[in-house]
Amino acid sequence: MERTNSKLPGAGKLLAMPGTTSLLAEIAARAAAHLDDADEFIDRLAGVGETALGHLRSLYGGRDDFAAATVEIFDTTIDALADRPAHLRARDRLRETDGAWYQRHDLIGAWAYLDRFSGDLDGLLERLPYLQELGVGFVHLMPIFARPPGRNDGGYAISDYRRVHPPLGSMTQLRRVATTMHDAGMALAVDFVFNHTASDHPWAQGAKAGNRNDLACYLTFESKEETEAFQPWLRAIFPDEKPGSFVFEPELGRWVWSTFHNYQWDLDYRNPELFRRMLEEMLFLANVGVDVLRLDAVPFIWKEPGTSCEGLPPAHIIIRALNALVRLAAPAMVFKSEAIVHPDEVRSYLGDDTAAGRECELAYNAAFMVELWEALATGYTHLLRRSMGNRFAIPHRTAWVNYVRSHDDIGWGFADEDATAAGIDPAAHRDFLNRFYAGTEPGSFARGVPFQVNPATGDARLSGTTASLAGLERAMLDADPDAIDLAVRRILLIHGVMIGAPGIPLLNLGDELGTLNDYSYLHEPELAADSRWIHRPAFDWRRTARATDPRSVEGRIRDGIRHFLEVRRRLPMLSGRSRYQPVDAGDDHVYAADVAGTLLVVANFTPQARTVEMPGGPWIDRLGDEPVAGPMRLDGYGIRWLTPA
Ligand code: OTU
Repeated sequence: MERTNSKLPGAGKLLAMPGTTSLLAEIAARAAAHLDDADEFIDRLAGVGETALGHLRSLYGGRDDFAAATVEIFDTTIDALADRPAHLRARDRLRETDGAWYQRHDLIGAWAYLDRFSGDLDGLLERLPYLQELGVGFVHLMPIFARPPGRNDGGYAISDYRRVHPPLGSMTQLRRVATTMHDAGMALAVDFVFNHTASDHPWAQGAKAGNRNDLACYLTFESKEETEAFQPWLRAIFPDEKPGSFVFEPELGRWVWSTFHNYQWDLDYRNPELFRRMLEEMLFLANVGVDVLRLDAVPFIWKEPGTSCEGLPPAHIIIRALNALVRLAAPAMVFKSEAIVHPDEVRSYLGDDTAAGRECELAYNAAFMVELWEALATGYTHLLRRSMGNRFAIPHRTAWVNYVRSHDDIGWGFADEDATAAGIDPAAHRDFLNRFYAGTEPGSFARGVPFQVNPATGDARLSGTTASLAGLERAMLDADPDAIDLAVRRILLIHGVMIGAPGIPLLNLGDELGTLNDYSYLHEPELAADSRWIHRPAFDWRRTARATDPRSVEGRIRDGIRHFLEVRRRLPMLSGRSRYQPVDAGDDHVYAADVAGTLLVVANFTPQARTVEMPGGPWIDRLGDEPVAGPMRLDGYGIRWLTPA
């Protein structure tokens, strides 16, 4: 639509505000000219306009074209709001008054690869009852968008953000899925891979065809020498594939920054037009009905010579700017950050409590996950206790996403300083954990496989399903009923501690049935080099039938996890807002944590029964539904959730 700069009546409110910059006044006028009912936009602009503008100024303020670029960025939000369906605008209004919906204690999440869980989007609709029966109200679909044929990192190389990968369905079906889920009281999360696109995305194709605007979307270099200003400081993410972070593209005749795989080209956010284009894709997905965008690989989106190019201040400002702009056009949508880095860095993507500090509302609690596995391997809880004591607290409007297993490898991302303070040598301990979970350490119960072993740095990570890492696979191979029992208890223990913590518990669908490693990826040429496929098996629906027998392995695990979830729904202190503080159980094999002063989680990380005496009481154990006072017994790998009697 033609835009005017005329100052129309609808913009009066903003224009009348003292201190309103002329840029914001112009944006308000443009909204008034373009939107049938601009009041809502202008109200929101009065709230977050300055914030968004401030962030954009700090990113792009030095440019001659700053004002024009900014107006175009805000125009993108106006256009998106004009396109936003009425039912989603209603959802916006609801969530503007109930801002903390994602902090609700009874919100339970789950994730799956659609093809492997339900075949496609229509299949997902058929499986919704299964999710509802588990109590799941938040579903994260792993990448579902168009991707290149052949190798595509499980869809983390996106060819088109506006097209669903055809075997999975269509955008029309995705809209229907979103609406059906909303009607059922559920929220939909999808991945937003925004550090890179696939090398066959239309912008990449445009760049190859000589389009300068498209080329300017990517970080490319004329010569290898230019890349040397960066290369020595960079971490190799997938060292199995290539030594550095750059790839020569004959079709461009240039070096392209590719942090991950060669076919994933890093985007250049120094270019405000690229920022605008990505905002447009983001708002397109918001208008499909997406509630949560998982921002993939957030640390990497801004690069500076001579730095690690991870977690630089402008990366945070980009996310803050995007968040403020989403508040204008689609405030029902929030961000979930995916950063698998030092725990303090992980937390930094949750921003702070100031108006300008709103960044991601949700973040994966990677240290919690890693330390649960660490405690299972060692039988000691001091690292978990110290780390959660130091690092669980987050800004008020945010929440952790807690989990025991993601679709990625496990990198042993505890803080070195926590380990050292706990008397642990961090590097040696990571080696130990890799050996332990690869099953090569004497006494190990696990069957995992190494991922991206880097002989140059000694770094290594690990793949495997929850059940195989917790000992179920080995125990079944040995046909050892006692070992099977212990493995089931381990699986339940880490779920019990995870579900008993503030934030959204995120289940890996299949874990509730004790799904084992799947070695078939080794026979698929496109997957064989990436051991993460071992823990992304097809969901085995036959196991759900076996789970109806409460004595079966599947039944024990599923009933146990379901029990944690059911009890959790009666415990409002597990809201994402709550304070979480580990407490000393007087026994280093036992982990205890206080939730908001009203719930005490006590968990035994050894196979032997233990007795501890916790200060306070008497209590009711909400899991066993029994009174507890004085010295309390914990079975091997036993867990209690205690509330005051
Ligand atoms: C993410 O993971 C995804 O979760 C992976 O599945 C993708 O392959 C990758 O991005 C590329 O899109 O290194 O080993 O700190 O650690 O983004 C997994 C962030 C990864 C990175 C993380 C990355």
